[in-house]
Amino acid sequence: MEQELIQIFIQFNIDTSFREFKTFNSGHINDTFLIYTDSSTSYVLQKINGNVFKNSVDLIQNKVAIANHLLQKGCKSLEFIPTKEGKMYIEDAKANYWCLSKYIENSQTFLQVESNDIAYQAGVATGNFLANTTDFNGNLIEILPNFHSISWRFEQFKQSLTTTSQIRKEKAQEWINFVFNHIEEMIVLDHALNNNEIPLRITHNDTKISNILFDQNKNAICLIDLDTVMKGCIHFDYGDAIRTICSTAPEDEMDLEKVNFNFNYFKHYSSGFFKFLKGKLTSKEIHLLPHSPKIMTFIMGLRFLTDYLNDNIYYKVKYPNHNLDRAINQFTLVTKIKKVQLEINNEIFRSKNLLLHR
Ligand code: GN1
Ligand code: MG
Repeated sequence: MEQELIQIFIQFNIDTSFREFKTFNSGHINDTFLIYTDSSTSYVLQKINGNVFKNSVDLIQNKVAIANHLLQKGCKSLEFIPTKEGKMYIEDAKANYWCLSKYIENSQTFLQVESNDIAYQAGVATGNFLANTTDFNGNLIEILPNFHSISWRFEQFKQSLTTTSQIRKEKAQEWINFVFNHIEEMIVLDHALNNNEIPLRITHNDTKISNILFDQNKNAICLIDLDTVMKGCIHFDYGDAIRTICSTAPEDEMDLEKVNFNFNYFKHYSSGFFKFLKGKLTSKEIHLLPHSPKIMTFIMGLRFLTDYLNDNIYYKVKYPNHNLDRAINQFTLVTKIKKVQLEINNEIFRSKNLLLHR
């Protein structure tokens, strides 16, 4: 492994040598490594999963463009390094694509939120990203079409039911039923998008807590993992962030008693997020916001369940039922979110005048 990483690393335009590496384990798709060098600067080297991303070059171009846009505006973001040939990626002998960025020193990530302040800071990071990408007028390629489309994910799920094994179906039956019983109420966002009732903006599309970088004082620095930056609605980023930020357990926790929704974190996250969206939202956008935490949590459960039924072809898994456990966890969280839906509605509508576009 080390030899392979060295071979890739030396092709980038860096005037220092590779010392050692560490593997980051939290991503479900790509392989990411921290490279220590002989200088005080370390780097993040990433191999894009060509199985998931058929257009890795476009993906890398997207992330470099967005990161550069943010940096030019004086915002913090990732700094990508070109190769010695001036390209932003390396293609290896197996047609895998690699990219390199500077490691932001003294940064940290969290797998779970541990205080109201961190929840608030996470809101600041995601709100800031949305607010500062609205004026991006470069070209963004749609990397994974229909990524957060629930109707498309539902079609994929139904397709998996026709090809999965009987045994998998039996094991997952309760949760397959859960999907059919809930799909109707989860489709509202899709309808609004399809009818052009809400605007498209530039969204990150993977705002889970581990994709937010913090400094040593636990202040947010920026969003990382820009792989899925595409056009989308704010509900994607708001709801998906709340999915992990307000859950009291990791997304694959099997002890369901531990899976709860932390309403205080929700309030703090929202106040950080809303700070950047004052006077920027339409009334339809605000109206749909309270639905997004349950919808985005449901869509992740649906995708995990579909991948379980497909025999784990998409996400990395640590054991055969890992995706089923993830799905059960997410659907349990959906139920917990629904229990406080009224409180969520009230909290958001309290901010309505602040957010409404004038
Ligand atoms: C995947 O690879 P990673 O961990 O950044 C997935 C996200 C899911 C997430 C669930 C391209 O993200 O959509 O929310 O797992 N990314 C892709 O943890 O499918
Ligand atoms: Mg991601």
